[in-house]
Amino acid sequence: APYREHNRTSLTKEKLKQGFLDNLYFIQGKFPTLASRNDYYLALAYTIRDRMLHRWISTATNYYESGARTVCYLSAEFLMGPHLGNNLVNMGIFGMVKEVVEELGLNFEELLAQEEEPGLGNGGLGRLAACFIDSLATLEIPALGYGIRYEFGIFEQTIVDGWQMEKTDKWLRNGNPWEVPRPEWAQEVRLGGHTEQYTDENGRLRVRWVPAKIVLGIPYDTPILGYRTNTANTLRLWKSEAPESFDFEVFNRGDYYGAVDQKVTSENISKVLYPNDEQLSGKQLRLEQQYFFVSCSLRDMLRVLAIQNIPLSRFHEKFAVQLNDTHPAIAVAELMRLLLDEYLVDWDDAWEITQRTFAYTNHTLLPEALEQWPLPLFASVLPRHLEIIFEINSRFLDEVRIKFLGDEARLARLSLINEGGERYVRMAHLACVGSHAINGVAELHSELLKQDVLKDFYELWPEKFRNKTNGVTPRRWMILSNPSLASLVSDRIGNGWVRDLEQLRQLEPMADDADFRKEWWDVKRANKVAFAQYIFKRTGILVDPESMFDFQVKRIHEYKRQHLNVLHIISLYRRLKENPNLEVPPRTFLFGGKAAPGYHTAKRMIKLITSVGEVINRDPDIRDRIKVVFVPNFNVTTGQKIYPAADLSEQISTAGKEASGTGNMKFSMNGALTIGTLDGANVEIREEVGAENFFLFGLTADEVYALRASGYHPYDYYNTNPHLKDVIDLLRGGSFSRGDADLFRGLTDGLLHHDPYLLFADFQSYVDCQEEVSRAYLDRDHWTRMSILNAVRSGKFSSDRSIRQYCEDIWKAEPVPITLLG
Ligand code: 26V
Repeated sequence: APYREHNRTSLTKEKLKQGFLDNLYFIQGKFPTLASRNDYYLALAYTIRDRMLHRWISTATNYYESGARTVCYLSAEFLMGPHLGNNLVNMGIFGMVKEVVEELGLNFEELLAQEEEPGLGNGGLGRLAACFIDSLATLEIPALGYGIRYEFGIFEQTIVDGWQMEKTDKWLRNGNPWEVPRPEWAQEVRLGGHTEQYTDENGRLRVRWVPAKIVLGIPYDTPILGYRTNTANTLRLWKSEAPESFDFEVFNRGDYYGAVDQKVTSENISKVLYPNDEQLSGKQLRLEQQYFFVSCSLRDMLRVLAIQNIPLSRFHEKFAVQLNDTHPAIAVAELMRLLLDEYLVDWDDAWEITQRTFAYTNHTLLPEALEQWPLPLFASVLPRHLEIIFEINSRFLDEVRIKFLGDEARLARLSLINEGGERYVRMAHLACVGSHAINGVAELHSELLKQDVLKDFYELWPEKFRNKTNGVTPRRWMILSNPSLASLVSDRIGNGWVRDLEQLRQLEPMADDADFRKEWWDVKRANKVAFAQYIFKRTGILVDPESMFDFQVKRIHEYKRQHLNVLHIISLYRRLKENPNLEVPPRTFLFGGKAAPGYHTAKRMIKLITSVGEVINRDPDIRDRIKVVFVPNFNVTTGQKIYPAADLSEQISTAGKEASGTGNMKFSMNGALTIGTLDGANVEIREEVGAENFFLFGLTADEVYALRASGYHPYDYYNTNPHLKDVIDLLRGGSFSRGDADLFRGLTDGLLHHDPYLLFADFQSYVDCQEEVSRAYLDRDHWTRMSILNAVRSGKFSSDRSIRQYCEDIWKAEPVPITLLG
């Protein structure tokens, strides 16, 4: 076949090299002496993309012909991370391309590092979506990821004088070689305005939505390769633009500035990712974003249905649509609207299609993160949807009335409308009512949903509730980020583990092999040396790779309790000052994570970390025993350096608050031990790796609940625990704020008088557990044994396992292997 020998498609070294140089010339318009690093990166990226296109086109053709069920993953966030390295791994040409680049006298690592990561997500939820589309492609499941092509992703964090500063993430600045715009599949989205009733030609009463404005959604497609399969699925992200015709109307009226203004407003919708996680802002633009991408995506599915000649009544057979949290939950009302108003389906049929199409994943137990929209705001953006939601609600409440006769309180709790005071539309309720399956993201979380957040829905429809424990892709989080560990593993057991992570267990006996332990330790050690250099470059802080690398990286949030970690550091520091002969191994405490720009307490927690670091890192008595580092701008790229270099993973949220966690899995896979509470997926990690290989502390979710119920008095812990008192008093006295006793007053007072996340209740247990960690680290052989067992017993946490379970239990989707065309 001709494409095999072509410069743009062949996988031989010679052709890759030729393709690379061609692209530098014909796409970048440069010759080597004038080419910048970015020119080289783009030329290389296009060389790889050329080779992906054949799979992509073949995949589309195969899917078209098979007519198979397609999974549509609707998510406001996809935190993809850089594509180049991942595509090389999944195509199986990483080593070859590295050689090609180096033979041309270029630095391969530098070219990889040139890619600006698409940071189109906040944290856990967005990164989960990225791992899931990797696994869907690897498992050869027909799937599309649908989301928003934000022009600016999550802000870039810098640290100035110990405080977080935010910079706009201009990730598209140098061009994006991975996306292909598809203007021919643009969709129109209506917003605002009002509704009218009219009688159609058959004398039936219908509703017409007269919008105030229309925006265009342009799809931008990115191919997503499976690991060593022919499958290339699609990530389809929508960009908002002004429809030309609309501009012209205003323009023709002579209102040039009005027309331009309208263009700006339209483009605003996909302008920027909202950087708050777990805290809703109630902003109109955010609702517009959600509706915008959902409406485009559903219309896109209807377009596909039409070209495949599938009748509308079989929509749910063709598409399984997953709602990634409530951000796309408006899809329930939008599909109803499309079916009712545009396709003239009757209510009962439309409702059946809708319920059989959607499934909903909940990602949080925090009440403040449950999305509700004020009714007046909702009505002004989506007047027709509000009417439909009222109708869904009225039919739904009728059903509840029959099942729970006379239970008025229950009706109020279940209603799609929160009527206690100001009225709101409850998006989680809309998602529950409109879906046939509802799942949490770890065993404990799914149980707590049934007992607490979604209790009334569980009592109504127990059969809808499932658990799907999260997972992460071993392609990015092991092979790409930790190549030395991956080859150590593959040398012993081959590379079947990459698609079937449970195979890692074959290595269990090696934990008792001293030579293997030595190799394991050396790999970890080399990763730590590399990370120490990175830290020095970024922060100017020198850390000792011999010391234990103890990481807490995740969004900064009170419930994640970075400040509990700090309380322990201060306590250890104090004990070392008092007793320099204490036998503790040297430790480097590393933190990373972004605070939502408006979350003042979280920003102050960052200042707390950096301030404590300033004092400790400069103290000559302590030098070389403990260091505290804040690694700026934690994201996918820095994560890839961090997980392989970690000895200890801090997973210390208040039990019952972290839905799952996924960083915990990345650490464990890379041989870090966990110190953690029985929260989220920590519970399952401990089950898998063995209690003897996990450092457990703190109250359980039940104990937390009971303590709160009986009245929690943090001040009593302060009064009765002298260690805790010493630590808090140092903070209050200004020891870590150059005498400024006010700097952390808000934090300490908050803990003394409220402490909603029970730091004080868990303090002693945490400090004791950290002592155990220190003791364990002194026994290198034993530590390495535990490290190996953590990694090789983490097979459950591959996102391939999660996706298999979604496919079997919720989506009923089957693999479609791809035969390449030509
Ligand atoms: C929530 C909200 C709330 C309203 C406004 C904006 C906004 C933006 C993002 C979010 C997402 C918060 C939910 C989230 O990320 N949950 C995390 O999901 C992970 C994947 O399931 C899970 O591992 C983490 O435990 C959970 O915190």
